[in-house]
Amino acid sequence: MSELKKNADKFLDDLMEVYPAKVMKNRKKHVVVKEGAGQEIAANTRTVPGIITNRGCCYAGCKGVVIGPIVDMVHIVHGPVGCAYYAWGTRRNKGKAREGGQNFLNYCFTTDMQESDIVFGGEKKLKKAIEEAVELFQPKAISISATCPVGLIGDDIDAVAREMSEKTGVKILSFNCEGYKGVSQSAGHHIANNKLMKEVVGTNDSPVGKFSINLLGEYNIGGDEWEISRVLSKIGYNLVTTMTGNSTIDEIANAHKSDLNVVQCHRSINYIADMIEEKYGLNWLKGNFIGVENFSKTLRNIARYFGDEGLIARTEEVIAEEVAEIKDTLNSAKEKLNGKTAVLYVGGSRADHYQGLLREIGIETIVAGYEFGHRDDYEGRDVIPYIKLDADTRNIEEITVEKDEKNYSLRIPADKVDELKKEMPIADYEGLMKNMADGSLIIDDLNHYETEKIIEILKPEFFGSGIKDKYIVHKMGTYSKQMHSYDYAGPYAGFKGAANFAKDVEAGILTPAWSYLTPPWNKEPLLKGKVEGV
Ligand code: CFM
Ligand code: HCA
Repeated sequence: MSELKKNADKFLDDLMEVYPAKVMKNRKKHVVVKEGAGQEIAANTRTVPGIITNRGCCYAGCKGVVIGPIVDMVHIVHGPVGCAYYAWGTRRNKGKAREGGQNFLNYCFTTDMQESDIVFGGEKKLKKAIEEAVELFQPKAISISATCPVGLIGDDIDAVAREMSEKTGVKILSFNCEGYKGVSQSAGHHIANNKLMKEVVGTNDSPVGKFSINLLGEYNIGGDEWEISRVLSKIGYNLVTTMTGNSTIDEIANAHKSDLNVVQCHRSINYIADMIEEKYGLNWLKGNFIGVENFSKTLRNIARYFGDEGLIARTEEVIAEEVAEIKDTLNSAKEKLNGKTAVLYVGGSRADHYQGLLREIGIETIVAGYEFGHRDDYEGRDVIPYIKLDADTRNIEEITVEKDEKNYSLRIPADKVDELKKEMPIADYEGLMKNMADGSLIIDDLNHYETEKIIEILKPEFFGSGIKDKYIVHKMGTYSKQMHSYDYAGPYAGFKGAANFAKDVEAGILTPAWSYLTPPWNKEPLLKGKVEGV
């Protein structure tokens, strides 16, 4: 780490030396060497054409991530079978049917668009697919997700959804999430959030129990949500819905009745968190379910939010009980892994979420970055608590309530915001940079060339990323773990998940397999050169 700190400028020069001037200028804005606070980074911009990025598309963010995990909907992909398979077969969002309910997660539904559909239009085929799905499965609801060609030929999936919904009586949600929209998966999250908010949340007014919460931005990859909800119900919470891991359409529809939203992945669900806050007055609290310290802190914050003495005491009991079970596993991993280093390059939240857990097993993250995080995911964001109009019971003075013709608005004096946050433990969203050590490197939209360079120069023992670079990294003799799918493992969230992660990473790093591999730069001279005139 200190080496990197001392030689940061040299390292960056080496990293970028092959780039033409224009590309270098662009990429430099996406790289920050951490130093103190208040640094800025360029993010959520278009990838330089020609560079091999790990990013996915709008459709992946909408269908693959946010909509796909809802268990009792038939998710029809209107497009080529490859797109359908990509956002299904590679996703490890697990789910179970509720009693008497359905679960379609094991099915991959698609219209399998062909050339003739592109030429003559695909709406008829889509209607037929919906008819078949209703006939065969009688689902509670159906989603239609558009892929690139649908937008290009102009199929009106909204009209098809309306028509077929009237005809079949089944709720049908259409998502215009053509892959090419925006610069990454991120646009797809937003499209999914808007529709869920407009058409689903608020449509089920079933009563919910005491201490009710929603988990937002948790997708039950490898069973994470099951481990988190196990602990939450042990403490005494009533989980109304998760968005959207292992969720049903009716549960999501009931979300507005909860007392609090706890947000795990801010990037993918902040829109719903904000919209529910505005529309229904539910505060949201940023949590982190990964790692013992982070998870414990999140549980304590939730209990403080409710302010119930019994809940606060029970939280401590459960934490003590759960930690006792796993601490030996973590300590033993730490003994063996202490001093090792990691590079984390994942989507829009996990590069932050996993740093605490890695530290708990002795591994320091020296480089981290997001594929498509926005600036707030790096730099943090002030979360101003929403104050219900009965806020006076919370001991805050000088809140002025103003009324124009139709609306009330609340003005909180700047110097009261901190006090307010203390009263209502609404954790600010701190972002990735804050918890990283000075001298560490933050890189946005890391590409394959930079990945190889980083491994060659910094030689980390752990590279946490995805399928697109995993095997390149392995061939370089470095352990790489897929932090999207967890390879074939998990859960990694919560207490038991932390122990699973510790065991897997210990085995992955310490396997003698790496010693049988010679990295390319030790084997053969690498061709080096500059591209002129670009
Ligand atoms: Fe949120 Fe996710 Fe992620 Fe994400 Fe993703 Fe994902 Fe990810 Mo892959 S919603 S930002 S768009 S935590 S699919 S479950 S693993 S890139 S870090
Ligand atoms: C996506 C989905 C993805 C891909 C993972 C990977 C996932 O956004 O396209 O590149 O390994 O988690 O499944 O992020």
